Order: sequence, then structure tokens, then C-alpha cells
Amino acid sequence: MAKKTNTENQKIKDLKQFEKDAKNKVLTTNQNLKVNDTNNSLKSGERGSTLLEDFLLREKITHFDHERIPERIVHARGSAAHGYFELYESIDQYSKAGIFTDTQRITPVFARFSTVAGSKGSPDLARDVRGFAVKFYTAEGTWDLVGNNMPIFFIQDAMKFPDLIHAVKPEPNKEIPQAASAHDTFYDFVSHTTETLHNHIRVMSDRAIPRSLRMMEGFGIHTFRLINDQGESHFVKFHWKPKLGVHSVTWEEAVKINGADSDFHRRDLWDAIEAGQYPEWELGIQVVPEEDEHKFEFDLLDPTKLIPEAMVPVQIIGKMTLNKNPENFFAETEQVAFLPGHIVPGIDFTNDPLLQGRLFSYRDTQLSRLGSPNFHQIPINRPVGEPHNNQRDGHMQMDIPKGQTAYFPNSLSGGCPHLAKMAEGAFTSYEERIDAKKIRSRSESFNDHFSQPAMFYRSLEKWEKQHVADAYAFELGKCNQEPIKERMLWLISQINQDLAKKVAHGLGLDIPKNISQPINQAIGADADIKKQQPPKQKNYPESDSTLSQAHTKFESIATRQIAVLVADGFSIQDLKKMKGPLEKGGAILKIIAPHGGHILCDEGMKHRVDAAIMTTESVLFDALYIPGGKKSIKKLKEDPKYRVFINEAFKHCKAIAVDHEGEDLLKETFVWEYKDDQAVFINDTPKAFIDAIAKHRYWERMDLAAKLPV
Ligand code: HDE
Repeated sequence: MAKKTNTENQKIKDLKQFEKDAKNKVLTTNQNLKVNDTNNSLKSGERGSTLLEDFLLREKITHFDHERIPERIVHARGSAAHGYFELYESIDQYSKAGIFTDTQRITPVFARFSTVAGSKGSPDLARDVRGFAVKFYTAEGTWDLVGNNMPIFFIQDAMKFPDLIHAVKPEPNKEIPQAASAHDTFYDFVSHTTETLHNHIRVMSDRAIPRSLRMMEGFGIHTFRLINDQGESHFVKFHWKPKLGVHSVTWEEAVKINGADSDFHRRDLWDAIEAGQYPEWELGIQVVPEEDEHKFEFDLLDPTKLIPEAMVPVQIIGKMTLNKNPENFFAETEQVAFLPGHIVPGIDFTNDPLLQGRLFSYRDTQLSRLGSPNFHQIPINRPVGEPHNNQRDGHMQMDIPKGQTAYFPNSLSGGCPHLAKMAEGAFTSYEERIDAKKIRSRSESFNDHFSQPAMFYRSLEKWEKQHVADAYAFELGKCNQEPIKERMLWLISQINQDLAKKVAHGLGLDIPKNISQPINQAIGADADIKKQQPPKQKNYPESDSTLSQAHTKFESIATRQIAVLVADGFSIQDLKKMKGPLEKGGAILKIIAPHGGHILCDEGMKHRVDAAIMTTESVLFDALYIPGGKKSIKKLKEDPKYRVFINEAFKHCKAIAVDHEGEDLLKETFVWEYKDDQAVFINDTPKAFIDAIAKHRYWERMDLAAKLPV
């Protein structure tokens, strides 16, 4: 594949042959019969009964009746886009994969982001892990890196996955709550399963409520292997780092965004791509030589542990750009099937027991979701290049395999399809030495469930720590069962005493001295928490700056949404002053006015309104600007919603700028009392405002903001 960065990659070309466009075409049945009435069924007389004969009605209704397929059991809610991956430098010392050695090629990708627990129609800002699945259509076959936006998982063994998911999903008797972990069954499970605590504290952090899908990291989680052309193996962890940095909203905003625009993330991804502001992530690897496998305090095969970047730095090797929205949601985003078992020569699995279970689950789930072993023939799932083998038939067979034979070996078809030679790039599994007993148990090396969540918490900034404490207090506050809350409190106290104290205060409970023995005994050996406490001396860094969002990128205002509050008569000179520099930085200004349609500036020109105030909310924006204009400000003062809008932006620690008469509107909000705040700009320069927007939020305002009503 030649190096090209437009949207015409090989996969997009392949998909084009399946696209259908009804422009200037006549309406037909599926048999291509022209139809001149699709509004009325065939009846016995104008007021008579419908006739069974009506094949047009039957075709239309029958198809409609069968339009839905089962949603994914997890990750049902998702959004996806096409793009490409390019390699910065060859890593042939580690891997022989073409995608990791050929810097001249661009590899088409299709990436799908998702929440885990909610149904297909659930809101985007649920507190949850985000799926981060990437399908690479490589020249040597499809590679799926099916990851999450958190570097670790809740459980260590696939055997526990149905329990975890049953616990977090809506409770089975009443199907409540939707897309929320804040309920008894989830915390019943978590409080009895200490291996969940590391991923769980991440879910309590801001990572679980991203500002945008474009502003979150991705992780392959498991340790994989890279295999070079000498057949040598290195352990590897995959990382995606967003070019825009990692940013989140606050929980209060998340709750409000879910009501104001439940498609917030989906819309944001779509709009950014349509606007040509293509999301980008760099791919990084952490490489560990085979001989260092046992060098760490934790087991590399344990998916509840990460390798601190302070111990093994992430080496950036390439970049993914998403530059094309799907043509059809169902055909592409819904029907795409990711399988961790899709790998290519140069990449291989490890014995991580979670990964091993996933290798079974994903193919199995596609069979029930997509209904046929031929799901790989759906256009979005087809590899680039034509696959050949002796698999035949099955529901919805789309190919027409030619010839007399469908077996191997054969002579009648000249032995074809023939076996690939190693020199032709055949896949062969890494020859790992195995000498073991068949055993159903957990390795002792997986035991420490507390050191890493503790390191995570220690690495956070003050504002991030507060968010974590608030999240625990919220989630447990929604639980009804006191013993579950107490158990959780005790476990949190084993991670960090200060954190536990804050949560206990929020719950109005004391931290128990110990956990209640009866529950412990009832669930068996797994719950013997003493075994899973960290031994006294652990060789972990005190903290790792990469675990905190305070150390992410704060360089750009690209794609930031700026609300501009105006009415007729606003100062066009003020707006011009801000608009040029903001748009130059890639920010998007949205005119919010008392009504839709158009408004007039003070020089009598018409300006298109992006949203009438009644249709939008402060939480949907990153920053706020109010230009002057006597008449405009007088009008804005009449509607209290503008004051709420401004107060909320302040409470959520956003940058606010006003010019000239805009000050008068500010005087009517509680922002006025804090007008010396570092991110409130009155008649200031665009640069000052831009620098504050690039910082994402002014968190120093957080303690004050918490006390303000809205
Ligand atoms: Fe998944 N997971 N998972 N998972 N997972 C699915 O496959 C499963 C796990 C992840 O956008 C399902 O096609 C098991 C870890 C993503 O289409 C299902 C276990 C990670 C997606 C399934 C895990 C993930 C899924 C449901 C424990 C991060 C969405 C629909 C052994 C590394 C992919 C489907 C998309 C989807 C099973 C654990 C990520 C049921 C059994 C760990 C991003 O097969």
C-alpha cells in the first residue's frame, strides 16, 4: 500500500463497491420491481380489509420486523470512524509485522469507542470504562487491538467475567439502573472481589468521564508478545496517547450533559471529523525482554497490574488519524466485529488468563450477535485482499467459491488453496516451552490487590483526589445495603486512609476496624483479603506522573467549543477581536442567542445563530465569551437562563471572558464577586483567554466553586 494520507485507502476503496446511493433512482422492491405507491396497502375496497396477497406490504413489513439484531452484551453503546495508521520508525528488532517495519505504508483502520455497561441507546457520559477497539486492515491480514481507555482490568481470569458484568448491569428483577455502576449488586461484587479495586479506583477518577473520545488514552491492557524475524519474543504493552491530551468533565457536568445531549461524545467525534479536525493518537509500546519477565513486583500476566511508565518508558512508534465518518451506522459501527484473536505474524499472545478467555468469547459472541459464521464477509469485517480456505456454506454466504473441492489435501484442484511457506509470511505460533500440571487455581504472583490502586491515588493532584473521593461517596451513597458500604469503606482504607476518611464522611459512616467475618466466610477462600494485602515492603515508585491528568498536554485549543452569548445589537468589533485568534487556534465559536435564525450586530449585519438559549446548556461548552453592546446586554439580562449559564461555567472551573457592557451581565452573577479569578477576563487580550482555555480548567477555583449554588 503506497503512502497516502487522504481518505482513499485500500479499505475505503473496498467498501465503495458495497455502497448504494438512491440519488435520482426510482423506488423498487428488493427484486427491483418499480413501485408507485408505498403509502397504501392492497385492500378489498377503500374501507375494506387488507389482502394477504399484498406482497409489497409483506416485503416492507417483514423486513422492518427483523431490522434489529441483539446488541452487544457489553460495549453496546459505541461510535466509530475510519482512518489510517502510519509508522514513525521500524521496530524490526522486536517485531517482523509489516505494520511495525514498513514506514512507507499507511494501514487503513476502523476504530470503535464505547461505554461498557449501558444499552445501545444509553447516554454517553455514564461513569464507565470506555472501549477503544482498533481494526488494522494490514497487508498481512487483519489485526484487532481491542482495548480500553484504562490500562488495567477488573478481574484476572475470564471465568469471572459473567459475574462482573451481571453485577454491573441493571439488577435483573427490576432492570434498574441503566448505564450506572452505582448500585448494590455492583458493590456487592466489588467488595467481595479485591482484584477489582485497581480498575475500580480508575473508574472513580476523571478517566471515566472523558471530555471527548478524542481526549482519552487507549490501552491493549494485556501483555502481548512481539516476535521478530529471528523468532525471538519480547513482552509488550500497547498504549494510545491522544494528541489533544487527556481531559475530562466533572461529574456534575456529566450528569447534566446526559440530559442536555445524551449523544455528546458521538456528536463530538462526528463533528470533529466532518470539520476536518481529525482526531489523532500516537501508538506507544512498553517493551520487556523475555529474561526480565520475573523482575517486577507484579506478574506481567496479571491484567489488573500496569507497568509504571517510570519503570518502563513508553516508546512512541506511530500515529493513528481518524479522517472519515462511516457512511452507515448499522452497516459499519454496529456490524463491525472485533476479535482479540485476530493477530498477524510478528504479534502473539501471552498466557494472561483474561486474554486467553477473550480469545474464545469474541468469536462466540459474533455468532449470536451477527447470526452466522460468515460475519467476516460483512463489508466492514472483510480483510483487505481476498482470503481463501475450505470453509463453506452457512447462513448468508456472500461468496461464490468456485471448483469441485473444499478440503485439504486435494489433488483435484492442484492442491489449492495451498499452504503458505514461512518465507511467504505464514503465521506460526511462538514456541513457548510448557511444562506444567493441569490445575484450576490462581497464581500467588497475582495476589497483591492494593499496591497499585494506592500508587494510582498517590499520583493524583489535589483536585483529582477530591473527584475520586466524591465519586466513591456518590456511588456508595446510591447503594442501599449498609454492610456493602462498610465493606467498601474498609477496603478503601486499605488503599488510602485519607481517601477512606473523606468517603466515610460523605456516607455518614465510620470506617470499620475490620471486615465482617460472616460475609467473608459465606463466599469462600477468594475473599480472604489478608492474602491479597500488599506485603510490607513494596518496590513501587511513590507516584507516577503519567497516572495523573495534571501532567497531560495543555498546548492546544483545537476543537474547543466556545459559547458566545449575544442578542441583537452586540458589538461586532468585540466579537471580531476574539473570533480571529480563537479560530486560528482551532476553537469553534457558537453563537447563542435568545432565539434561532439570525441576529443583528451593532453595525446592522445579520449573523446566523447556532443555538437558541432554550435549546442548549452551559455544560456543552468549554469556555464562555460575552461581547459588549448595550442593547444586547440589556436583552440578555431579561432572561435568568443566561445568568445560570454563566454561573455554571464558573462553577465548572471554565474560562470566562467579557468585554465592555458584557461586564454588566457579569455583575448580575456570582462571578462578579470573584472577578479577580485567574480565568475570568474582563476587557483582556484574546491571548490571556486562549491560554486559559488550553489549560482545560482552572482547578484552583474548585474549592470555592463547590460552595456556590447554581
Ligand atoms: Fe471485552 N467483550 N471481554 N474486554 N470488549 C466484548 O465482544 C469479554 C475485556 C472490549 O467495539 C464482546 O463483540 C470477556 C477486556 C471492547 O465492538 C464480548 C472478557 C478488554 C469491546 C466480550 C472481556 C475488553 C468488547 C461483546 C474477559 C480491554 C467492544 C461484543 C475475559 C482489553 C468491541 C463483542 C467493539 C466487547 C467479552 C474483557 C475490551 C462479549 C469474556 C480486558 C473494546 O465478546
